[in-house]
Amino acid sequence: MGTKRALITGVTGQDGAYLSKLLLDQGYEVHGLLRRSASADVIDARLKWIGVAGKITLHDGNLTDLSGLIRVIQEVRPHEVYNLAAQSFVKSSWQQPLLTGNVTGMGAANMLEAVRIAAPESRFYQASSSEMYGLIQEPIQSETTPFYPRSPYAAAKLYAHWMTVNYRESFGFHASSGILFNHESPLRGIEFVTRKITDGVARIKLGMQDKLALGNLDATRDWGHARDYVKAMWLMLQQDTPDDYVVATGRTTPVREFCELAFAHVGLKMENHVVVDERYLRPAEVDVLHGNPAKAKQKLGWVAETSLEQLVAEMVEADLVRLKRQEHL
Ligand code: NAP
Ligand code: G4F
Repeated sequence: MGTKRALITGVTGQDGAYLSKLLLDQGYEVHGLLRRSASADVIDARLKWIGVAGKITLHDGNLTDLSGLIRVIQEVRPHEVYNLAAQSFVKSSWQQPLLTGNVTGMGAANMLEAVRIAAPESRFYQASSSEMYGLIQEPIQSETTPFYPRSPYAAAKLYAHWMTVNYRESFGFHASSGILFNHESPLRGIEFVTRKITDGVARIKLGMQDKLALGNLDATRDWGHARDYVKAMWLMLQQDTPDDYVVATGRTTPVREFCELAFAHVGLKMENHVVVDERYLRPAEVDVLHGNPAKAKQKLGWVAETSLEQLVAEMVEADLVRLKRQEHL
């Protein structure tokens, strides 16, 4: 086979940037779906940060627009399709449940249909989520743990997940679903708790603010690094047989402890700066997520390479640099 072509939806997001870099480094021709924005100056900020802007062919399109998706797939003729696009912020999904359903749920069905119509031989990756475990049914979650979604986002992801399984079983698609636990990086959106903390810590250290308002400090998450997790996505599509995999570190940590680590990294104490603000609490909470990545290790040879301490340090340092340079992301 000549050069492999990959199409990434959600290419401007955190994972889209890391996956683009991984695929370009491996010699792929990378194409990305770009949702139209009036703010053209910021759309490829993450791709610039990671050094791949200009090396990717961007195609106008939206996950809610099936005919546009078909056209893009006809044009690109991808060997691999990574469906990463979503309304991905859980808290917003209560404010915008129908949009979240349309984009995060139906959008995946649109992608599966576009592939079925225009490139049925493509290998397909669906960005499923540990959020689907919600009110956890087992203390440590694996591929066989029953789902119990706790947000409109999780319900939408569950629909997308089962549609991916169904297209595999109905049409013989090479379609795999990665049930990824939380993964973070300096490219994480500012509204997610880890980045909100590391940005806040950097601002406090630089004297730009004194307080950081957070919500539920007792929630615990299995946090890894996005750079490691996109490797698992790619590995899934290199297997002879498609399947579903949990991707996690196997370690879970409360928000409070993440916060302590971030403040300690710059020699500060969180209790002097963090205040709890009810506005950041959720109508229904996912109290704890803790993944078992044994299948990914055994079948893909994948393990998380970055420790939580390394992740926190990298994120705080990146935010310090960014704020000193007055860069925005
Ligand atoms: P992210 O940073 O929020 O990126 C989301 C991407 O989706 C952005 O490129 C966004 O484009 C795009 N998008 C949103 N609505 C769209 C639409 N209607 N049409 C086309 N594109 C649209 O998310 P991420 O953290 O990289 O996560 C990637 C995927 O993995 C998401 O599906 C997320 O739900 C899922 N996931 C993430 C995690 C995690 O911990 N990060 C864990 C499990 C699953 P704009 O740049 O234009 O907004
Ligand atoms: O960082 P979060 O907003 O991420 P959440 O809700 O776990 O979702 C992320 O991970 C999922 C995988 O499990 C993805 F599917 C999803 O797309 C997204 O990437 O919140 C993490 C926890 C929550 O329990 C939240 O209540 O942190 C708690 N939290 C406490 N204070 C806060 C805050 N979350 C945010 N965003 N902001 C706070 O001030």
